[in-house]
This record gives sequence, C-alpha cells and structure tokens, in this order.
Amino acid sequence: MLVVATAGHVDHGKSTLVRALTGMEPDRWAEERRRGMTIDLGFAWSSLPSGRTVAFVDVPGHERFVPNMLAGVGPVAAAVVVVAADAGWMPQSAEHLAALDALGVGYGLLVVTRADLADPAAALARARSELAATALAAVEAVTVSAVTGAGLPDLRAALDRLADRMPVPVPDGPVRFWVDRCFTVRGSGTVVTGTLGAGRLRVGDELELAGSGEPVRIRGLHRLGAACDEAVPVARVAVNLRGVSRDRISRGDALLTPGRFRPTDLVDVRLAGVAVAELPVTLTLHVGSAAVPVRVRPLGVDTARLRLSRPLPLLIGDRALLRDPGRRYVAGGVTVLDVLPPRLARRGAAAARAAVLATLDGRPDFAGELSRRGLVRVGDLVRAGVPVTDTPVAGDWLADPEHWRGLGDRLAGAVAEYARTHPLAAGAPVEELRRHLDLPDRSLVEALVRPPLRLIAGRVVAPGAAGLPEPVARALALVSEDYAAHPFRAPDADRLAAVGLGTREIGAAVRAGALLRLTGNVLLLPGAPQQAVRVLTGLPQPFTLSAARQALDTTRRVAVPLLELLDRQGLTRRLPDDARVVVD
Ligand SMILES: Nc1nc2c(ncn2[C@@H]2O[C@H](COP(=O)(O)OP(=O)(O)O)[C@@H](O)[C@H]2O)c(=O)[nH]1
Ligand SMILES: [Mg+2]
Repeated sequence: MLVVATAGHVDHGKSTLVRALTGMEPDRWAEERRRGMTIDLGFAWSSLPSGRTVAFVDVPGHERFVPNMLAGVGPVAAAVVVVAADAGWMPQSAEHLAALDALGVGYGLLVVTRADLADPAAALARARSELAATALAAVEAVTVSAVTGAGLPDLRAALDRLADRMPVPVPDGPVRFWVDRCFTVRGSGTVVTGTLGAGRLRVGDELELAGSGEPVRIRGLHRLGAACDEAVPVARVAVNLRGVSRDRISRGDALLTPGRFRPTDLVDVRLAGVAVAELPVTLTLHVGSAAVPVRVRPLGVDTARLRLSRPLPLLIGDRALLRDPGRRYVAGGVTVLDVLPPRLARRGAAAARAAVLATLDGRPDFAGELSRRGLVRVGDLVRAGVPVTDTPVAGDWLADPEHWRGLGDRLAGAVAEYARTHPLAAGAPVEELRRHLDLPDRSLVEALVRPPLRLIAGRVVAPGAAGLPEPVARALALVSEDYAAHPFRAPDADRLAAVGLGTREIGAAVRAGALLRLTGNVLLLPGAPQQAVRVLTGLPQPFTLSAARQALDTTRRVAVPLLELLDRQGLTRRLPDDARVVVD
C-alpha cells in the first residue's frame, strides 16, 4: 500500500483532489463540511491502475492546524504537495514544505490543481523552484483539475510510479505505531488508527503503550476499513485494543514492540536549517504523531541537547522537527544522534560532548557506540536502534575491545596493589575491585579475571604473588575457597591431601606467610586472628571457649589453639575462670 500525506496551503484543493481520486470524503467532521475546511486529519483510499492501493492522509492547510498536519505527516514517508494554479505559492505552502524537508521526506509528487481556473505555468514554476532546495527537489509534477477531472489519469499513473520508487518496508522490524486517532467503538472498546511504517501487527499480539509502558493486546485489526488478522507495512491500520480505556491513550502515543524502545526525555540532536545559537529556549518537538514541548540546550554549531517535557520512544536516526508554536514557524529539522546521552556534569563536558556529536551522523553505529561508551548493555543499544553484532563480555554487558583490555590491565594492577597493602588477605574482594575500577556490575570484574589471576570465592587472587611455586599457589587457591565459606574451619588431612598440600607444600606456604599454622597441620589463612577478634567482639563479654567456638563456627581442634594464639598476641585475655575477654 502506498500511503501519502497531502500538503499545501488551505483552500488549494487538497481535500477535493483526494475526494476526486478516491470517491471518499476525507473531511470527517460535520464542522469541517459545514465550514468547507479541513481541521483534522482525513483518511481516504483507492486503487491505482496497477491494482495496488493508495491511501491518503489528508491534512489541514490552515496555519492554526499545522500541529494536526504534522501529526499526520510525521509517520508517513511520502507527500503530495498541492498548489492551486490560481493562487500560487502561499505561506502554508512554504511552511508545509519546510516541515516535510525538516522531516526528511524525500518521496512525493508536486500537484498543481485548479488548473481549470488559471494557467498553471506560473504556479508550477514557482513551486518547482521552492522544492528545488529540499529533499523533494526531484519529484514528478502533475497538473490537474479536480473539478473537470483533467490530469487525474496522469496523477494516478504518477502515484503508481511513486509507489515503485518507495523504499521496501521492513515487516520484521520492531513496531512503533504512532497513534493519530483514538476513539471508542460500541461493543469493541478502544480503537486507535495510524500508519504502520515497519513491523507487523497481528490479532492477539501484545504491545506496549509508549506513554505509560502498560501492556496492551490487539483484539482486532482493520486495514482500510476491512477486518484482517495481520497487517504488514506500509498500511493504514485501525487497531482495536484490549486492556486500555479510551482516556489512557491519545494522538502522539505509540504502540511499541515490547523491549525494543525506551521512551526517553533527553536526546542529543543535529539541527538543520537553523543556527542553534539563535533558537528560542523552548520549542515544540514534532516526531511521529507526537508533539511535546522541549527545552533546547545548544552544544555545538549545529548540535543541541533537548529536554522533552514527556518521554518519547525515540531511536538514533529519527527525524523530527522543532516548531515555535507561538510564532508559528518551523524552526528546523532534527536528526536524533543519541537517545541515551551522558550527563554533562563536569566543567568542559558540554564542549567535549559537542566534539563527539560533531562526528555523529545519526546512522546507528555499533562499533562507534562501543568505543564511545566503553561498556554498554545490549538492551540499551537495541532500544536505541543500534543493531548488536557482538556478544556480551558478561551478563548483558558489551565492551569495546580496547577498553576491555585496558580494564584487564588495571584489574591486574589493582590486585597486585591490594596484595601489597593487604599481605594477610587471600586476594582482593570483587566488590572492592568493582569500586576501584568504577565498574557498574560485579559480573564485569569476574569476567575480567584471566590467568594467572583466579577468582576464588568472591576474591581475585594472584597466585604466586607471595613468591610461591605454582603448584603450592594452586593448592592454596583451592583451600581458600574452603576458608571463604568457613574461615575458621581448618581443612582436615584428607582435604589437604586432596588439594595437594603435603608437608613440604604446607611448610613453604607457612614460610611465605600464605598460611597460618596454629599447631601441627591445623591451618588457617593469615588474616584469621584479626577476623576472629571481630567476631568475638560481638559476643557478651566475657565469653567461654564453647561460646567462641560456636560464634566462630568451628571445632575445638581450631578454637583452642586459635584462642591461645590470640591470648599470646594480647588480643584476648584469659580470666582465672577460663573465660576470656577481648582486649580493647
Ligand atoms: N474549479 C476548481 N475548484 C476546485 C478545484 N479543487 C478544489 N476546488 C475548490 O477549492 C476550494 C477549496 O478546496 P479544498 O479541497 O477544500 O481545499 P483544501 O483546503 O486544500 O483541502 C473548494 O471550494 C473546492 O471546490 C479544482 O480543481 N477546480
Ligand atoms: Mg482540506
């Protein structure tokens, strides 16, 4: 289906032309018919000579209703610019053309109508020269009279040729269905209409409302007034929704494929057709069928940050326009460069950001996003419209290869440094390393651990850091897992043998300070005494051997020599009745 929007000054014959081509009445409202003027969007359709269907979104030409016009044009890729032969180029001819150009609409036709009333040559020449500077420069032009019917066969043939040129829609892409009308049908409930530009809609599908995020289900579908089970792009579609009342949804909302969009209220954009520094601070952003007030913060010569008054489901590369609703002019076209921009907190951040934005063109760029962000979640890129072509390094985190290598080096350095400053510890805690490297997720630290580093029970251990031979270091790494779960339970003879700690290896480890010998082969990690004191401090003082044993979650085999060691180190004091107190 070819979907085209009309464009042009009021009273130039847009609705009459649509009526003549389709036999349908685009002015739906009684008031519109009474006043003979389009106020809101109208919809009509017909067959073309090729047999394919053309559907029109007929827009109002009056300057007061430009926002309605923009809601109709926003989601439509092609336009018919209508100029009356007897009136020529007029203010809304210009404003509509500026809007189409700002939105990047490059497909369409120029139609000079009312050719029965005046020689169309002058209007045609003027319109051609106005279009020449826009994305519509190369469109075909047709001269018609909607009253006599002259030129209408040519126009139908030209519409067919336009349909042939249109880009092939993507039926398997995500759906972002901008709502241009919403109403209630007795017995069916809420119905929304719009232009389906990409993706597929099926009865039974679950979608998400952009405004509220709430899930909605498709109860029924109509395509050009006929019920259907499925709609593929491009098409004019009416969607009967289950699970949402009429007052929860309005023009400018969108139905979304769940998980593929993240409505955002902060975007960085490139502006066209305007000097950023001259823009008013507040403008209205028109995109899809939505119109929201925005605050403009200039960043570069042609780039700015927009703060939206409500979030919209925008993607990198989206085209939009800024309009001044008070002074009623199109201020400029917008290309979305980033929908998840960094905060600009530090001094100089805005200038640095402007330099980055200067290198972006709105085309989704996976490698570029990775190198700019270093680390980013898969979902964040997908929901920005960036195709993900690599696998995560951990969880759903993607990393720029160079950044990742650098982090690996910094991790090794941090682990070594930790070992120097904490000679008694069994390795650097993952959480501490996460903070040190300023990483957003512990799983990233864990994924960065590469031999010879080892991840043991929440700590990153550098075996051999104490100068131990590799087999001893490996054995120690194994027992430190035991200690992590039960720091005061000494492995028994079987366990020591199983991990390869024989008499000689134990001797080496104890000499290197990697193990603490309480007595014989009763071994703990070097940090155990300090850790024990922390536990014992929490007991009612004085405490008995049995209370200490329970608090330390260990056996007499360890508790007795451990407490004696603490006594010797002056960390605890033994009282005459054999109870003990922690020495402050
Ligand atoms: N003579 C003549 N009148 C036309 C033609 N097209 C439109 N009109 C008249 O122009 C007026 C405005 O037309 P309309 O379709 O409402 O314009 P719109 O505001 O652009 O939608 C109406 O009175 C139409 O009857 C045409 O080709 N020839
Ligand atoms: Mg009209």
